[in-house]
Order: sequence, then C-alpha cells, then structure tokens
Amino acid sequence: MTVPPIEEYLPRPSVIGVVNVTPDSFSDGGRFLDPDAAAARARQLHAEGAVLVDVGGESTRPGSEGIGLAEELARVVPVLERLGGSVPVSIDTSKAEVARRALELGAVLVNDVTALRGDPELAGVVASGGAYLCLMHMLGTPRTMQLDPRYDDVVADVCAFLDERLELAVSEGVPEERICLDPGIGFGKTVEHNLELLARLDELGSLGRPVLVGISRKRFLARILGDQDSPAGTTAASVGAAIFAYERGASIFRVHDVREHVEALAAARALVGAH
Ligand code: HH2
Repeated sequence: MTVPPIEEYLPRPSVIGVVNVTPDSFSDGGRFLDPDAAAARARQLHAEGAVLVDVGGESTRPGSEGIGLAEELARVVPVLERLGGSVPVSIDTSKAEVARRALELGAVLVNDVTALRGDPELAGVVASGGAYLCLMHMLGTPRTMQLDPRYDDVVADVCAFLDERLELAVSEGVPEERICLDPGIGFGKTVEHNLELLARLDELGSLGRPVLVGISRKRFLARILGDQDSPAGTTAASVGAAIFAYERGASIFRVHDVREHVEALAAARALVGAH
C-alpha cells in the first residue's frame, strides 16, 4: 500500500471536522453519543468539505479524568462501523487498542493529544497500520493542565517538545512524511500563551512538518470577547483566528463548524494567491 505524504493527502488549507462521541466535551458534549447521530454528523461534515472527520470517545476538556479502554471502544467502534469507510476518518485517541480497531475499520490518521506519551504501543500501531499521525503538545494532563501553566518561552518550549516527539515517532517506524504537528491550543496554556503561539506559528513551521491547529470554539476565544465564564468560544471568533493562523502558515484546521471554515479558508487562499 502506498501512502502519499500528508501534505498531499491534506493539502494546505485542509479542514478536519470534529465529532465527539462523549457526554462531556466542552463544545458538543452529549449531542453525538448516539452512534447513529454521530455517524450522521460525520457524513454531514464530510459533505460540507471536511477532508477527514476526527472521531473521539474521550473528552480532553480541562479537568476531565479520562475513561477506560472498554468505554472508549464502546463509544467509537459503533460509529466507525456505521460509517463503513464511506467517510474518511481520523481517530482522536491516545490508546493503541482504540487506534488499532479504528485503523481496521478504515481510519487513516491517528490524532494523539499526548504525542505518544500515553501508550507505548501506539507508535507501532500507527507504523504497521500505514496511518498518518498528529503529534500535539500538552503541558501536564487534562486534569491538571490549566491549573497554573508556565513556560520559559512558550513557543520555544512547544517547538522543542514537538521536535523531540517527531524524532521519537520516526525512530519507532512512523515515516516523517506521514506526520503533522500541533501546538495544542488550550492544552496547558493561558490566553496569552495561546495568542503568542498563534502569532509565532511560523516558528513551528520551521520544524519542516505541516502544522495542524485546533482553535475551534476554544474558551480563550470567549475570554478575548470579554466573556469570562463561557466554556466555549463563538464560531465567528474561531473562523477569524483560523484565517490568521492560515496566514501564519497553518495547514490543517480541526474544526466543529466545517462549512464556515471551508468557505473562509477558500477566500483567504484565493487572496493569498492573488498578489
Ligand atoms: N483539541 C481538542 C481535542 N483534540 N486534537 C488536536 N490535534 N488538536 C486540538 O487542538 C484538539 C484535539 C479539544 O476539543 P474538543 O474535541 O472539541 O473537546 P473535548 O476534548 O472536550 O472533547
């Protein structure tokens, strides 16, 4: 099986739609717990222009505890079975066994928010399955990450971490051309950390791999608008920040509101190409 480089499969800009099969995700928790509803949502997001749909069974919202293997499998496997390969899927998991089942059921990308720190078997599953891999930066764990995040220089620290995880993934047999990197917006970061990472996103691009960003509906967007309490940002703020990230070099956008991002990125792409 020949797998094209990730830059070819997900050319810049590409949109990945989010379907959380969870009761507690900050953005869409509880809406797609029913496998039929989740599969219908995945089909809708694909039809709206998502190249891939990222299916996740475990919420990583701040404070969450994580769930066991059986529970995670019970959430995501019925959704992938219903899709039956009709929609290209990315699996949002840090568990090797969940990734293995998802790849068997046709998933093409493993999105690991722990960047291979959660399960020592995961790299091998990705390598032998011929899958793409997203490595994301997170400070601490979802339970603790927002308590008091500190960095010497957030951009330098995130770049050094991702560079080290990239090297590890390659040493475990995942070809570099199948890997993308993600600064992990909101994962152990203050509002200022998130803004600085996005403003200096080009530095992350200098690691030589496509950059994926998950900005969509994150709570720092609500804080920017002066809303101190909302757990989720608005669609308009998400799109605005995505366009800025695109201008700074981001390639892949993990979003909940697919149509809005696809249209806005198409306009931005045309404008960038026009001068
Ligand atoms: N953000 C979330 C989950 N997975 N994966 C990557 N690569 N990058 C991200 O920024 C990212 C991610 C959190 O968002 P969401 O899935 O909407 O919420 P929850 O974790 O509560 O399910």
